[in-house]
Amino acid sequence: MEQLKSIFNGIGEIGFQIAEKIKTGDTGKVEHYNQSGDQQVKLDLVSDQIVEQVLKKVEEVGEIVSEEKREPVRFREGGFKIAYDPLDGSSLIDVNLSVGSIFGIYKGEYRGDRLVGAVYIVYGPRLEMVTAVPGKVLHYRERNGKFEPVGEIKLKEKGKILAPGGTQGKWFPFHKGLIDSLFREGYRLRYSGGMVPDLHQILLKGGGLFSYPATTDKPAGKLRKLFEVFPFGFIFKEAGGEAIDGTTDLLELGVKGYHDTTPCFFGSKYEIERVRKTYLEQKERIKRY
Ligand code: AFP
Repeated sequence: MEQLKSIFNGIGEIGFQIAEKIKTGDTGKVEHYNQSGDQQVKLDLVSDQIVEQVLKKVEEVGEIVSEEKREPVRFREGGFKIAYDPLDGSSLIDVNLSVGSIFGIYKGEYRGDRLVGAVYIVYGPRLEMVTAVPGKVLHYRERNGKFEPVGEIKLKEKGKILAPGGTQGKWFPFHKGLIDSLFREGYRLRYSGGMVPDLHQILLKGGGLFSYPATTDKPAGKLRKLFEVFPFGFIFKEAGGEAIDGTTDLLELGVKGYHDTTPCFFGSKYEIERVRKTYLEQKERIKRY
């Protein structure tokens, strides 16, 4: 969509500025906690300011809402609404692991079925960006201060890697059974604790399964719908994969508050079908009690 071009360019500029801050900024924590209760690091706040300063200048953006802000910030009437996580995985900064920024571009309302585009940036050994519009997911890599196209991302029917999130001691037994059975089929463990690099790896390797399930201590999961889950759900579906909460398409989920969380599974079709089968069987079992 031509209209999104200026937003994608603005997000690219955000990527360059945040990458610079990660290299040179203070990785320390601050005595602040965001709406989800995560303790913030200085770079969370610096990154959030960079996003606001850049997007405020993009005519097509009417409003933004951030994982690091309590409420939306309105710039102008009309325009697209952007929900974003300015620095996801910030607890990995002090150990020099890859982190990322995630953006969902919504038309009208902050709902999964109102997404018209999504973007993420990976701050890793290389600076990379992935943009998604209906039917097209494109991968870019920074070279000489510009993002250059690498190619289109398409998922195969089935992959080889698993990124099983959440505290394993708090998994429901049926979830543990599913993960163990996939490992017995020969899947390889690939989990860094950073949602962006973990999902980027599955997308670039052509498939697999990322899971952050309901757990006994977090029955509504940990990852946030507007800022993290819906954008990646959009990206995986447009890349030929699927994204569910165990039984329902993530983009069909309702939203009660800006900082809602949900259990989430992203992957290629074979793995998501295995998740859906396990969770539907479980639902039947629970209904019978
Ligand atoms: P931080 O932003 O606090 O580092 O959390 C990262 C994250 O939101 C997401 O990027 C990871 O997939 C998930 O949390 C990891 O959570 P666990 O540490 O519970 O596995």
